[in-house]
Amino acid sequence: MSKEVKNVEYGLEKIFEGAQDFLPLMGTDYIEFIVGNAKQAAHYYKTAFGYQSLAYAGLETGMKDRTSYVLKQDKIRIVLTTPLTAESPLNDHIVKHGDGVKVVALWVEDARKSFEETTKRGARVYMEPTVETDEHGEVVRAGIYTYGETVHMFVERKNYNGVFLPGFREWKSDYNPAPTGLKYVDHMVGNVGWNEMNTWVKWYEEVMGFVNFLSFDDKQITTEYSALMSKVMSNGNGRIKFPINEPAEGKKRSQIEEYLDFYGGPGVQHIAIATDDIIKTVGELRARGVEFLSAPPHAYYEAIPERLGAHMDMMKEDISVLEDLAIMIDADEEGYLLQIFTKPVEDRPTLFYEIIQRMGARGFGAGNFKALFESIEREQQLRGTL
Ligand code: TYF
Ligand code: FE
Repeated sequence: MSKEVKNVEYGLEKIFEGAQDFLPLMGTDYIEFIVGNAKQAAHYYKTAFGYQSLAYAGLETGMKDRTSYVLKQDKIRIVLTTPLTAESPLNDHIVKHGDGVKVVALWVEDARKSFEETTKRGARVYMEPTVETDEHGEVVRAGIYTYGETVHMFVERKNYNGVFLPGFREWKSDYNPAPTGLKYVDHMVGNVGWNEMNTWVKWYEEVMGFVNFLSFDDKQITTEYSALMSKVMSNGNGRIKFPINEPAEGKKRSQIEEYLDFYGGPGVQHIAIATDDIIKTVGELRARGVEFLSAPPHAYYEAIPERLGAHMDMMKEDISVLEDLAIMIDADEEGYLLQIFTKPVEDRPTLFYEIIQRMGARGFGAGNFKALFESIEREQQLRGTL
């Protein structure tokens, strides 16, 4: 019997038992990157990934020390920020980490309460609750530190109808490449240091009220050369999912160690973005110059019918098309998923993207880990960092 499986998007109801209700989260509000040249980064994200111009802040809007470009595609908002002067502390972030994610902002009903609930449970303060206003209303934001120098900002925008935040003006551009089908942030992964994973798992449980709903140990996540461990943290409604990785001992340097060395410590490793037509999205991204990891060997694709078993008859996609595009497939009890990983999107081997299409499955592609890590190791080999 074939059961109809559909792409899943979670509602606001509680789906993960054990998660606490003191910090209701409605979704990812924005992701802010600190970069060396925001103008060029914005061009890359528009051209290659199909983001649309949304908002701008810089010298023209009275901002003296930095410029930020805000881009949007469906529910995803990214902010690209660069310092304008040598005195700006943003420079230190770039010197230390290269281009990378500074802020993972979470959309909340009440930013003050989010700040109080998390700081009283031990969160380190990044920004006290702050009200910003303009002719479109007010936004309240507050921030706490998570791993490394990464920050969670709570954003309350229920009394705001401007284009992004006060201080930004609408950015109308004559250059508008078409979207590529990216829909929302599915999960964001953090790499932390040796033996630090459980500390951060506990932090997300205690400070944020999250639950650990999946774990992968170094026996599952291992290749001939390297290993890592990973635990997936989720808020109660499943809209926010943060896997946390730590390196494990292997014969050679694992990708997590490589990341920690080049990022200069813990940080965001990958951002997984959902699409509901991965074949179309990946075809489009490839045509626009996005570089993906190499495909697993042909034997991986030959083994798919056996590996997917009963899920095979739900699969709508043609395996040879997936192989041509290097897309991987995995299944769990609830359905299957399709996923692919880009190469790092900056010169340091740090942040990369995952494109994911969930056809009922809630997992993270554990059946693909070995093939994926072998592809990553082929890249490490070329860099001489394995
Ligand atoms: O988010 C995940 O868990 C999957 C698999 O270094 C993964 O996308 C896990 C660790 C890693 C790269 C990908
Ligand atoms: Fe992932």
